[in-house]
Amino acid sequence: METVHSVCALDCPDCCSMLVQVESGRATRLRGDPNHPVTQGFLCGKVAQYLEREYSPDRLLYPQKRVGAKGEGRFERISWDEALDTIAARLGKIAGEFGPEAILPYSYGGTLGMLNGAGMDRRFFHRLGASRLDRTICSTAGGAGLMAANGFRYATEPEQFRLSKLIIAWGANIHGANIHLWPFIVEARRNGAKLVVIDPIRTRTAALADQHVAINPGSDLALALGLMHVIIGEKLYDADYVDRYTNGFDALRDRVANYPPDRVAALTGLAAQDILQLARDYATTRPAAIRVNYGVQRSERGGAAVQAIAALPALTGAWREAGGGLHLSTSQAFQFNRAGLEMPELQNRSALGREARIVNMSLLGKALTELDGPPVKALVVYNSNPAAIAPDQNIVLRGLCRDDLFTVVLEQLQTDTADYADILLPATTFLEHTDIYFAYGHHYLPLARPALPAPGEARSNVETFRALALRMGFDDACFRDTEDDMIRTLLDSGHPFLDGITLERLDREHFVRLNVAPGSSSKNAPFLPFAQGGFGTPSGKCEFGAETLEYTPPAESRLGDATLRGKYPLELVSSKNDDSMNSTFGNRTAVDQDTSILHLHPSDAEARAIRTGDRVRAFNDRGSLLLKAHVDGVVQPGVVRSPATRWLKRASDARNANVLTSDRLTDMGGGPTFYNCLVQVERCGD
Ligand SMILES: Nc1nc2c(c(=O)[nH]1)N[C@H]1C(S)=C(S)[C@@H](COP(=O)(O)OP(=O)(O)OC[C@H]3O[C@@H](n4cnc5c(=O)[nH]c(N)nc54)[C@H](O)[C@@H]3O)O[C@H]1N2
Ligand SMILES: Nc1nc2c(c(=O)[nH]1)N[C@H]1C(S)=C(S)[C@@H](COP(=O)(O)OP(=O)(O)OC[C@H]3O[C@@H](n4cnc5c(=O)[nH]c(N)nc54)[C@H](O)[C@@H]3O)O[C@H]1N2
Ligand code: SF4
Ligand SMILES: [Mo]
Repeated sequence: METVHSVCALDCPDCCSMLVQVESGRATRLRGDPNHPVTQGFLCGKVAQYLEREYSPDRLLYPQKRVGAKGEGRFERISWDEALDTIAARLGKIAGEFGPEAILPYSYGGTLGMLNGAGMDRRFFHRLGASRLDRTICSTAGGAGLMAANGFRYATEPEQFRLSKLIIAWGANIHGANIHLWPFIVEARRNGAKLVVIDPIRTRTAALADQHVAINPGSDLALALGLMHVIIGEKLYDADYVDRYTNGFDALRDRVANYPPDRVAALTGLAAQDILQLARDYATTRPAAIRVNYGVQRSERGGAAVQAIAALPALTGAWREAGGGLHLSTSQAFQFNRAGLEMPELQNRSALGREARIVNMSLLGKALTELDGPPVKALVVYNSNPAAIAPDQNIVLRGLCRDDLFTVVLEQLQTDTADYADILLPATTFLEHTDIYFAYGHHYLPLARPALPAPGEARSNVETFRALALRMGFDDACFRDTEDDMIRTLLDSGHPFLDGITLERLDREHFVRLNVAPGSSSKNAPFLPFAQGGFGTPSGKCEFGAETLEYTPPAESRLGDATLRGKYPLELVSSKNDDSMNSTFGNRTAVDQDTSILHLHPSDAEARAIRTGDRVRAFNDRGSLLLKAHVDGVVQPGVVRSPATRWLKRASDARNANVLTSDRLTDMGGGPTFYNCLVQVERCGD
């Protein structure tokens, strides 16, 4: 028996280090690394069962070609040679006929590995001259809001939350989606801290909090402005911090003057007194930390909401102390040499000879059905399951059905998207390949070597794109780079946060803390990114940016477009399922049961004669979806919730919540507005 170090590659802020127990070449147990300061020896429930997936009889083991109709899912085994020849020939032909921009890569968060997520694949598509994908599906609205305010996507460390006295989980389902922050919150609460959750849904996190603020979906910008109205009006702000390290205070004061608690109460569905109290608590409790997560920014004013929330710790000076500040993402602290890994300059050597156009992944349906100059003629999908996770699903599926679209899918299991492939290639899991990872919820940089052999003929994305490049005759030396070459390149950025972090050291230590507190005497000194200003904006100050912070309710909300809300009076929030990871565990029956439910408030259920267990239909102009009703206290009147995202092929109507969501984009960053979605619900006949 041996124990091998590995890293959970799933799209989760916690980026856990894990220990794999291997007996005679077979893994028998996974557990969290007890030496990792954030993993702390435990894995979440979903990944604790990952070996079921690893050894699933449904793993894809060989290259296959489609023999049935698109979407039907009938395939026949072929050799790797035939698969690579077919792909190379088809891509070459399409590039010749329509130009290489007719080829679209589509990938997202299947793995957070840098090599398998943004390595050889990017080099391949750049050399080809393919369209570039704008990877907006998750975080770009909030990212843009945060960058506008702070100029860096830096964050309060999770370990410092133990020192906080007030923690606000703002659109953050910590217990479900970021469980390794929870022990620090437990510790803080043991020392008297209060936990406030701002979320339209009574999540597991909200149920465990001291206070649940059940806000109207998409109205967080109004709440942030209302809090600032009180904080500025009652002179509870840190005038010294504001004076030294921020820009635009006068304009902010004028802006928030229009957001008194009464008005904000009407916009957010909260009580004016609660808004007043929250503002006072936040401004007068120290240290105070905000854990804002991506739930806030999947709405029409999501970018501005994050920008306004990011202004709060600058206004109160909460950045000054360990245990204060704000945490959205730590991702930018991983100051890699991404350009060296991705090699965008290869575009100049492509048949296109210039930078290729950019296609927004949140508009996949339109890209496949409307885009011209050139149209998308080939789609190469890896690390993603767009048939299930992209908005406005009916249009996406119509696009995937096109007979003239050549689709290649690299997958571990036969997902809904895989069913539309012309060529389906078997992919390794994170237990089977080498990669280096970034975390978006802490500052430890990990490396993982294969713990297990790849089953059948499965290959890592790195190997597949390397082989494809060679098959297409790309003779650039970079396509012969080994995984280790690529890691060395990535670490070679010259940024002080990566000082002294080498491949050899990572091989020895498995994970290394970034040098986020350079110059400090202790290697565990807290990272206080903005204690003394140092914002990454051009001015070096936190930018309040009041000019962009005017609030209007989302068009798809009960206070929005009158025609829409007349027909579709309920706001659907299809946020994450606690016990799965987007569609990744959608093959499991237990997950299927969670993701096929619609939570309704008793008053909305009664008005429609709906009881728990009834089959219901949720619908709007975009589509219709069958679900099972759950009448409970999870939502407020006017809001319904269905945990995302189930596998389409496991539903009787072959659809999931994304058949209802729109492809309307956020105010900043071109992100999707999954959580602003008006629907009507009716009881189905038995
Ligand atoms: N268990 C589990 N963990 C996951 C994932 C998963 O699918 N399942 N997915 C991973 C991924 S890809 C990501 S991006 C992260 C996301 O992590 P989170 O951002 O924490 O997850 P979400 O469920 O998108 O949103 C968080 C909360 O925001 C709430 N919310 C929705 N609309 C609004 C709003 O308008 N205002 C406010 N204040 N709250 C709102 C939702 O009800 C939800 O409880 O989690 C990762 N971890
Ligand atoms: N309604 C609604 N829709 C949503 C969301 C929501 O909250 N509500 N959340 C959105 C968000 S935040 C996100 S991030 C997206 C997530 O969307 P995706 O990034 O598409 O995530 P998954 O659905 O988990 O699909 C990832 C796929 O990658 C595969 N995979 C894993 N590792 C590898 C690998 O090494 N190689 C290859 N080739 N494949 C691999 C897995 O088998 C899995 O099928 O969904 C978005 N869609
Ligand atoms: S999904 Fe998140 S919490 Fe679960 S093991 Fe992976 S990194 Fe850790
Ligand atoms: Mo995400």
